[in-house]
Amino acid sequence: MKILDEVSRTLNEYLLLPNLTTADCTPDTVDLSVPLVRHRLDEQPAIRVATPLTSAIMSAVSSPRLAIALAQCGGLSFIHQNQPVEAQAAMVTAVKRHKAGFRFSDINIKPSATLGEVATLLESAERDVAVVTDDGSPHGLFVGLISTDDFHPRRHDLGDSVESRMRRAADLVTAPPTVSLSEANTLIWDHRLDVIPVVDDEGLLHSIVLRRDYELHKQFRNESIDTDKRFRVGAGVNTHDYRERIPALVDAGADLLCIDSSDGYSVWQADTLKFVRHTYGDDVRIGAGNVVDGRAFRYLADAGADFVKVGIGGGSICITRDQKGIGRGQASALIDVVEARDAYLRETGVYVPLCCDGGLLTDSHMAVALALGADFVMLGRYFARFDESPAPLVRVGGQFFKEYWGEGSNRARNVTRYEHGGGNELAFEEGVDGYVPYAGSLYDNVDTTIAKLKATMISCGATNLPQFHENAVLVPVSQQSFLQNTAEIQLRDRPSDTGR
Ligand code: RVP
Repeated sequence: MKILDEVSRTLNEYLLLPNLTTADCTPDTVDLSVPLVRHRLDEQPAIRVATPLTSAIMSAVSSPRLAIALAQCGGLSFIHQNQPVEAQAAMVTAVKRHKAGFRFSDINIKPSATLGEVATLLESAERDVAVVTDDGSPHGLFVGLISTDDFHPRRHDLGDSVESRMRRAADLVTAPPTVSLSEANTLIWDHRLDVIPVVDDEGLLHSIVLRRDYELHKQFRNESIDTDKRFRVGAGVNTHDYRERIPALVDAGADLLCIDSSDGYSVWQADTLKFVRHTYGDDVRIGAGNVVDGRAFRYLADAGADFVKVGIGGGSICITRDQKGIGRGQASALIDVVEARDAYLRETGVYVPLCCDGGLLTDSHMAVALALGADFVMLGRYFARFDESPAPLVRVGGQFFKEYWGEGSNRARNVTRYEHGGGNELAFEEGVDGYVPYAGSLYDNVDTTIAKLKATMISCGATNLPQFHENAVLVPVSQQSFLQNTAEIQLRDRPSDTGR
């Protein structure tokens, strides 16, 4: 038995001291981009993103819709692995079908359908135009377009066919799959179109570009995209069915994999990493974890992990520390693992990025995690609160909440993440099932978080994350200042006596 001298500390227990802010430190010059995978310092990493935020490998969090929104904002989602291989691969495909600015056509109808059917389809999807293909599928033979301007419920018989009112393909402007987004936009403006179908040589529908998508795309200058301009997406895997799951995810186009386990310091993770290296060399990128100390980092880095995820028991819905007595304060874990990461770099010349996962409840926690040396953060609760998360929105006592449950809860029953040996049943829960306050759109919230992270870095005199790692000065807060801070927050939040 060995007892460490240190006290296990959380992110909440540190504050940053300002450094000199120089004239070149402005929001426009701060670069939040980070490598996601191992690389030599003199080489470009194979995957780099503009925003150091990733969404947790959880069924309540990372859906295709959230993955697309986060990729548009420059981050990356990891689609959860607590589902059959085919279902997870289909979610990855759903993201990869989206090219930045190009839209997978999801509102399609057959020419033989009725005007009543298309009216219902458009209303339920809150869209103005449907694409007509011979079989009503997203990649069928392109036959025409039908919009809410092409018929009127009182003027036309809703029993008539779509074919009777649609605008026919021969009369429409289309573009070939080689079209660039700016060429498509020129066509949209030259021909005063709202939508341009992208159609291949055989007349099959490829995708569409909507006028408003192009405008939206212009707002997203930092999208996470691959060399084909498709959105990047990650996927969780486990150490049980990886021989089937990994090939399916690779075929579906997943950009980055991550072994999803509450405790990553195991031979099973090394075996999974070995399988990837043996089968794909460096073509497939995979992170491992979770770990809380330098020994475990070193084990996974030596086994070939592309990044290592740090954090056990800190998740907002996690009760592992209560149930098993295992875990470590997130700040202490990071400090230890960062030291091992830097030693590994000095020894091998290879930089292995670190992901800080779990318990990041505020933007300031993210700032402290990055200052302590994390390259990027993984967030569950944060993303679960947004419109784009797959969790149901509920109203309780006049307030809106999103449901949020842990992968170790009975609701998720993620046995491959929380295996306790032997069975395929959860022997006991390690997560809870609850609610988080609904917070609106991902786009607005991520914008605010980015603005705050940049503001922190500016105060600390850093214009990029390596500088922030190097120069950040942190100080532990005393119990006394902790109590004072809590009291101030309570005072601030108390409703005014005068009702103003
Ligand atoms: P948080 O952002 O604090 O909600 O934490 C999310 C993280 O919590 C996940 O990325 C995962 O590591 C961990 N988790 C997920 N489920 C559970 C559980 O049921 N205990 N924990």
